[in-house]
Amino acid sequence: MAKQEMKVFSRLTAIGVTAAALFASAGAAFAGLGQPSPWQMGLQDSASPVMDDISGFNTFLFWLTSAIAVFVLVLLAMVIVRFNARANPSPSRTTHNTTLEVMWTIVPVLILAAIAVPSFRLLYVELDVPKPDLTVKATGKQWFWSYSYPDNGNFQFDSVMVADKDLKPGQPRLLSVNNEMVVPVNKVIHVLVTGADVIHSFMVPSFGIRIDAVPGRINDTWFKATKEGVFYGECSELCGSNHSYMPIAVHVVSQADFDAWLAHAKQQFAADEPAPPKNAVAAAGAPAH
Ligand SMILES: [Cu+2]
Repeated sequence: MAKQEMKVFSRLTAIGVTAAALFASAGAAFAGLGQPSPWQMGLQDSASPVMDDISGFNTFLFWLTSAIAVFVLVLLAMVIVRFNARANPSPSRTTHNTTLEVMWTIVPVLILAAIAVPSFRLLYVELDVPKPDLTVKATGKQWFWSYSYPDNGNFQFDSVMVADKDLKPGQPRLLSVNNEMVVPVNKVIHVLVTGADVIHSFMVPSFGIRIDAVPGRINDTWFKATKEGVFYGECSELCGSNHSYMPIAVHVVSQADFDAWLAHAKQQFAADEPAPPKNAVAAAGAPAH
């Protein structure tokens, strides 16, 4: 390599290493807990054992695919530099190489097996609901969510997005709701999910859950929130014109706070018939149709 080329090459390497380091740290720095954040690079921070596993699997796949991409890039560079017509005027006529062919068959199989094993394990963890401490039923409607606590009395409440003009300081836009789903921390929450009109989807990224809300059918998922706070999600199945205005907000509190909330909620929402909300669309501040 000429001196000039060498200089450019080392500078490019330096830029690449810096960029990679920035990316690696940015993923952690910019990820939000319970909600997305500006310039977020990776997944939202985890607040459940399932999401810990998903994040770990994601990181594993990221480095595995990066290594494969770098390996292919190096091979391509070798072909370009060492085997071009000028550098290698009389090419080899080799057509078969048993060792090489066995290798390029077996190595990809091993790589796929290394991906499949943790992948299936993760699927099992997500789908196998442990013995629940609390069951919450979430019903997707055009365009808000209703929650009930089937084992804790006969009450139900609607969770409608807060309009921009009504946002209080600290409430994220398009994610905040009037009535949050409240659950205790460090407890297994069994979530029953259904739809009242069309198909919606219940998703909370920090818990690593996402399940379709299908009319006439109960789907279920589970999470164990390991941190207190408010965790946001959104409907994740295109369900109509105000699909983007039916966020999910889960408030994770201590068991004592949950008991207090439950006692209060039973009274507050007892009288509420699960009637269609008065003007849910207008209340949500979404464009009317
Ligand atoms: Cu939707």
